[in-house]
Amino acid sequence: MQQPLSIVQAFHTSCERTPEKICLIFATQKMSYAELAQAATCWAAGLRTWGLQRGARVALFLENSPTFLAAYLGIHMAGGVVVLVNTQYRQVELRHILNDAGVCLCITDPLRYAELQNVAEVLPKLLAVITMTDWNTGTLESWTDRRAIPWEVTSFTPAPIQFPQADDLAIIAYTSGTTGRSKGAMLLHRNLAANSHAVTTAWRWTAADRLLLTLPLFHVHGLCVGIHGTWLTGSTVDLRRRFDAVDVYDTLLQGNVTMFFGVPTMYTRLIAEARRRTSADQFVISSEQLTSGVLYPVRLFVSGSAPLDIQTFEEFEQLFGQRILERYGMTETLMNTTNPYEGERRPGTVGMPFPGQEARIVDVQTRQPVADGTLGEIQIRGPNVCQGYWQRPDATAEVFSADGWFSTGDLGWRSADGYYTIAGRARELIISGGYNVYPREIEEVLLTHPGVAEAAVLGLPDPDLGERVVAVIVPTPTASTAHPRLVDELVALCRVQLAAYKKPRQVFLVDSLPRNALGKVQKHLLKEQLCEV
Ligand code: MCA
Ligand code: AMP
Repeated sequence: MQQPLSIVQAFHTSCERTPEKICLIFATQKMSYAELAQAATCWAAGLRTWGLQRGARVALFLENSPTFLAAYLGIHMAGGVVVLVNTQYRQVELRHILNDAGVCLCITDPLRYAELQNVAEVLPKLLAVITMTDWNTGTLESWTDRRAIPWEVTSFTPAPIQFPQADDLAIIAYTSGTTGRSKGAMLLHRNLAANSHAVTTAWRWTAADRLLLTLPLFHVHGLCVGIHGTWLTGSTVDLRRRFDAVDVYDTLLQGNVTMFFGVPTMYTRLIAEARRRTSADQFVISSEQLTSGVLYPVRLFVSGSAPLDIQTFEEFEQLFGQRILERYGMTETLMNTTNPYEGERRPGTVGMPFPGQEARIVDVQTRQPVADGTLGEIQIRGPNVCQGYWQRPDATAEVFSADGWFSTGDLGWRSADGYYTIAGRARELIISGGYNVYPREIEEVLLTHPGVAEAAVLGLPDPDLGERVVAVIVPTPTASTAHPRLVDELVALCRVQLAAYKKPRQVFLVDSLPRNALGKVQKHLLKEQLCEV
């Protein structure tokens, strides 16, 4: 298969080839390639009528749905740049991302519209909001004069297809920064196309595949791996609003899907579901189904976004008869390395670079490449790597070497036969259920509470989420009287200000935090102490 210039072009090529083929299944809704193309061209026409300029930023603040996908394509066909927004984001994240990216238009739903309203006063760059009530209809409200008009997608005459240029900015994907404020990774159309081409080639993805996708579309795992691959190959995606272990297990039993992509938490939950059914004597996947592939034609389970432990890999193989293919990616670089489709899928490793891409390990201090088997920082180079961070030349310069290597902040090594293993992180990052959480962002919110003198946030091992967020707090001297329910107040504060998955699952009150001679909190000591509790 030839590499397209953009995913939009890839989508339309697939559409021309098989217009009647089902592209998207969502609950009871089925859309052919031609139907999705029609909806997307209507979106493009509507956005141009509204006045969207080339290069203008449009936020998608929507749950998984056909609307998300039609609007996504339509924004690109109208020359706009998509800003992805996690649907759990609340005041702090929304204020920062929408202002930082200079978002002029936000497409959302009624639930999230209410959250936007909470920060309306501090979003001066946002000109209008489109609130969709079903996949086709909604309201366009001008936020400059608060006038609202109906927004009915099919009322627009489909715009002639315009393909974005390969070098145009396609997506700004925010990824948490060590300073507490997230940075927008700038992905060009050619980055998206090149990585999807590499992924679909490596995983032998063809038009015959049907992907069960329960990942959120606002992250590159769901969107740039799951959806782009579907469109590029002209295959079908069975999209769910969210992950539910019972629903996924039942779908696997029905035998209609050929691939499933998930984060490790999804696999541990599927294992638990299989065990629950076995003990409840319910219908489970039999060994005949596994070997015959008739009722159970899934050919590929992929895991990524967080480390998959070896026990999960082995238990899954026992219960589902398949060796999970683990791969490694990052918002800034899309997919980096993969275990082989054919050949040994080695548990605990993330395989080798995708075709046409490079990886290497460098010494953390000298930045020079190290020998196989030596621990260092993983660097990535290739057509998949983003152009840097939106309006942050300082942060961009920090992560790129002069010859184009991108420093991931992940620590690891390469075996003599080329497999990469991730051993840890040079950055202070918690990965909870596949979502990245930077402690600093939560500490900043906790420190705004009058009962908090000092705060340290860290991740502790968690059997479900991989890591869970916990906070260690030194209360102010008067906190016990002024805030007798301090812990509850702190969790509530985080819930209002931040996405719910960032809220501490445990809060420990202590007299002091361990610090080194320079005054830096020694989180590794705190972690050791808490693991013993
Ligand atoms: C939801 N909650 C969480 C998480 N998810 N808490 C901690 N960590 C989480 N990951 C909270 C909710 O805020 C809510 O809190 C409660 O748990 C239940 O919410 P629910 O929606 O029912 O959650 P869930 O369905 O159990 O979600 C778990 C999940 C989900 C399915 C594992 O987190 C998920 O889809 N994760 C995938 C994330 C992802 O796509 N990452 C890719 C990033 P409350 O009850 O208080 O309201 S891209 C990336 O990393 C790179 C590029 C790569 O390599 O892929
Ligand atoms: P994000 O910033 O959300 O794109 O998350 C990217 C980070 O997720 C990487 O830098 C890694 O730390 C982590 N990650 C992704 N895939 C894996 C994996 N298979 N194993 C371990 N960590 C992973």
